[in-house]
Amino acid sequence: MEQTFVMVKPDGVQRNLIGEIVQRFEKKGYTLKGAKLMSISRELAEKHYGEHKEKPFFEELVGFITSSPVFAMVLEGDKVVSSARKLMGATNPQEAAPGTIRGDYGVRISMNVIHGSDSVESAEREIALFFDRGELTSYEKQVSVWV
Ligand code: 3AN
Repeated sequence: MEQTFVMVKPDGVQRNLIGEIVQRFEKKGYTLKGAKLMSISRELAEKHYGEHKEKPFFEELVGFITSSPVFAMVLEGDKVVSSARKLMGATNPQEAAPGTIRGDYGVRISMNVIHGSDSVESAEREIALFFDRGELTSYEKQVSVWV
């Protein structure tokens, strides 16, 4: 079963959107395997956003993600990586469709409420960066037939 890494960014946490966002993934049918409210160190932020190191917005990105706590999650389900990205909507909230998380709550591209892994490989890397094995649960939902 596929897993993905999803994180409510500092703007989402500060705007009290954690519950709303977790609920969207739960209602869709995905299984929450691990979750925590945490502060991100500069070192972790630079590793997480390593692929953007040369981008002009890198400092802004790292500065923002380390500015205040985030809510990190591991979700599991069939094709959850691409499906979670669809629920999140386009990177730029101004282009994200209404009904998506960024379309409904995001205002600016640099503060776009939520992060989600963009591939199965990224998901594995990001889950390992943010969670120790012992922090992830292993259980089966009785209704797993739905996802
Ligand atoms: P996504 O998060 O949708 O995978 P990426 O990987 O292209 O998008 O970008 C990572 C993060 O960098 C985005 N979530 C967004 O917050 C930020 N970002 C992307 N493009 C810009 C930009 N032009 N200006 C400021 N921040 C940006």
